[in-house]
Formats: sequence, structure tokens, C-alpha cells
Amino acid sequence: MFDNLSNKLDRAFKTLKGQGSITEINVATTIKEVRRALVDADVNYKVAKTVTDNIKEKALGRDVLIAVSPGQLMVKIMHEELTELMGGEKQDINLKGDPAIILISGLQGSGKTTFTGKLANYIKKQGRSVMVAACDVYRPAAINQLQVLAEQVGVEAYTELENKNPVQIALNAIEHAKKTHKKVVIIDTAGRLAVDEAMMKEIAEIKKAVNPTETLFVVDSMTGQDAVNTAKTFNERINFDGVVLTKLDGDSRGGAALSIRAVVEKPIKFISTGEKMEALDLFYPDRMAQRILGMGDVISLVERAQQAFDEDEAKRINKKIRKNQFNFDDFLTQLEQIKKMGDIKDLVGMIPGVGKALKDVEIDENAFKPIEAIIKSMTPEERENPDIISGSRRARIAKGSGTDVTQVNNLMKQFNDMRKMMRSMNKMAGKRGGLGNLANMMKR
Ligand SMILES: Nc1nc2c(ncn2[C@@H]2O[C@H](COP(=O)(O)OP(=O)(O)O)[C@@H](O)[C@H]2O)c(=O)[nH]1
Ligand SMILES: [Mg+2]
Repeated sequence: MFDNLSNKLDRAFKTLKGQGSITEINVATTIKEVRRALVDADVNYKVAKTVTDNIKEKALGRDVLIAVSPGQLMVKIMHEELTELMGGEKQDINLKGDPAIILISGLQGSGKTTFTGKLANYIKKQGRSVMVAACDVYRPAAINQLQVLAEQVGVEAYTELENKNPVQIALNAIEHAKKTHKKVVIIDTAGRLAVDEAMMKEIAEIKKAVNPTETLFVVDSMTGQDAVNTAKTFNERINFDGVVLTKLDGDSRGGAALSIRAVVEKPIKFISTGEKMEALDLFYPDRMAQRILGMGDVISLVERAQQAFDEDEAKRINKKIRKNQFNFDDFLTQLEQIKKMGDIKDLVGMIPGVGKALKDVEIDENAFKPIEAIIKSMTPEERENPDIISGSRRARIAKGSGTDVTQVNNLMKQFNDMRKMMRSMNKMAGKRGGLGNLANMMKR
């Protein structure tokens, strides 16, 4: 998602790269390109204009620090503006009430029933008892679909096959939830292919009858500008509390995410990125802005790295690197830590600047296996002191690890290159840790 927009913004900022200062003229060119990129990504024209006007004002008012280039400063300002545009702070769902009642609204096919299942799963994982209610009475298949999803995530689905009155079913469902001590009830409703009066009347009636804790509007992000218009109509009629953006895994141009908040002034609360029940995320405006700008999901990267990395271990390794004592034991420890950090491709994609370069490169996680086998076939002495690994030792190691001499030679060469690099970095008094080195190795 957003690849297209990221690329265009990247190009727009290039204009400013290499320039010594921010001036009226170079900002004007960049701003024009940024505005066009936003409009091309389905961002509402008025919204794009407001955003770019704000950026321009901020950019011209700010002194360029010696440490950052005008291009970097523009990205920073743009990041602030996009975050603000998408609502600033993350907004959680309100689950107060006994039970809390969540009403789901939106057009047919937007992903309401799928989201109902996902939200039930999400709430259940927080340890709350939850129930879903099927109030789409027009298509028998819709009831069945919700039953299947509910079963999949292990929650109860309330259905009434004979009853054709969605308001009544919703009220009965809430009664049932109270009797069975559920803390949350999620009400799935029927949609139409386009906004029509009968649907609006029905959802408004359900809302009035059940007095929900939270009314969510589900919208397909692939529908571009239409998504914004539909959101506006629904909001005028039922005054919803939050938006759920679905299908962000598709080739959505992302404009909906950028303009809905600004147009209806209601927060986006969740994003849905696939058909699986786990494919649901809270919406973080700042992280989304980072993704759009191709800065990489730095925050997530740092969080995951912090979880996996043992700080004392990292300090120990850095010390060894500085003393030119980095050996195969340390190498192995680093590999273990990287593996702990989870899916490697995911992770590498989050590193700013690396994500794009490596986007199309296949990173084979199994590639680590022979490396580990080779290192584990070395004697402690060899690992500690890699320079003693002669030709005959290499043959023995190859045999012991089930690899061949070429693979051992390759690893030795990479390892030696890495040590050389560390040495020259030490000379430059660089203090970069081992992760950067490994990232470099993977690029080859
Ligand atoms: N790729 C993708 N498909 C989705 C997502 N959410 C829903 N769908 C699919 O979109 C279709 C319509 O979803 P459904 O929940 O039945 O929509 P409803 O009519 O609003 O209840 C189904 O085929 C879903 O599997 C999503 O986030 N990503
Ligand atoms: Mg449905």
C-alpha cells in the first residue's frame, strides 16, 4: 500500500536534496509536486491544498539546522502534517458499559462481517467475554458467514433465522448477552451496494433502539474518493464514533486514510489488512505517516529490537568490535538475536532507506542454517581465533556441518571482510553496532 505515493513524494523531495537552504523558489516547486502526488493518491483536493499550504508556511518559517539538509527538514515537516491530518493521537475503542454495545455500519462488501469477527477476536484476546449478533436479515448467507467466523475465533454468535426485524434481533441479542454475562456485544448489520434511504433508516433505527457505546463505520479503502463521500453521508445520518479502514493490503492508493479524518472529523480506529482474523491493527497516525513517507516503521523496529536485544550483550559485542576481537562466537550470538527479532524480511523492510532497496530482493531465512551449522562445527579454539582455520581445518568443518568447502570458504571470506570493515570503522571512530554490519552482509 501507498508505494506509489511514497515514490512520488520521494521524488518531490529530491528537488530539495543537495540544496543548501530552503527558499521560496525551491519550496514552491516541491510543494506543487507534493500536492499533485496527494491528489493522485485520491486525497481530497481541498485537504491536499490545506496540507501543502501548512507545509509551505512551516518550511519557510524554519531555519535549516546545520545537521539536516533542506530535504530532510521537509520530510520532517511533512511527517508532522500528515500525522496531524490523520488525527494526531491513536484513538482506542470505548468498551465501557455492561455490556458495551458496538454497532457496525457501512456499505455491502466493505468488510463489516469480516471486521466483526476480527474485533471479537481482538476483544477476546484482551480477556473480555464477547458475543456477536447477526442483524443482516436480507441474505441467509450473511448469517452463516458470521457464524463461521465466530466459531473460528471461539465466540458465541447470536442469530434468529426466522426473525426479519433487525431492530428486534439486536435488542434480543443484548438481552441474551446480559443473561449470559457478556461484557461486549458486537452488532453486525446489513449494507447496500450504494447509499440508499431504506438502509440509512434501518441503521438509524437500530442505533436509536440499542444506544450503542460505540458506532463504527467500516469503509473499503480501495474505493478512493467514494469512501470519503460515503463516510460523510453516514456520519450526517448516524453520527458514528470512529472509522475502520479495510483492504489496506490491496493496491489501495491510500487517499481515503488521508482525507476521511479531515472531512468527517472522526478518528480512524482500526485498519484491516487481509482476510485472516488476525489481520487487524489499531491505527497509529504517526506510524502511518512514516510509512507513507517511506521512512520505514522506525518505532516498530525499535520496539522489536528492544524486545529481542540483550543490552549487556550488545555492549559486550561493541567492546569486542572496538578492540578488533570480534570472533565466530560473537557472530553466532548476533545471528541468534536477529532471528529472535522475527521475520527477517519484515524487519529489514522497516530499516529506513533499506526498505526500498531491498523490497524486491528475496531474503532467505534458511540461508542462516548452513552458516550456523558451519560455526557450530568449529572447535571453541577456532571460533575464538578464526585466523587459525587452515585449509585442512576447513575441510573438516565442511564435513562436520554437512556443507562443502566452498560454503565454508565463502563464510570465512564474508567474516574476514566484515572484520576488515569493522577495523576501518574503528579507525573512523565509528561506533556503529553489529546490526548494521549484518544488514550490510545480507545485502550482498
Ligand atoms: N483483502 C482483504 N479482503 C477483505 C478485507 N476485509 C474483508 N475482505 C473481504 O471482502 C469481502 C466482503 O467482506 P464482508 O465482511 O462480507 O463485507 P460486508 O458485506 O460489509 O459484511 C469478503 O470477501 C472478505 O473476505 C481486508 O482487509 N482485506
Ligand atoms: Mg456482511
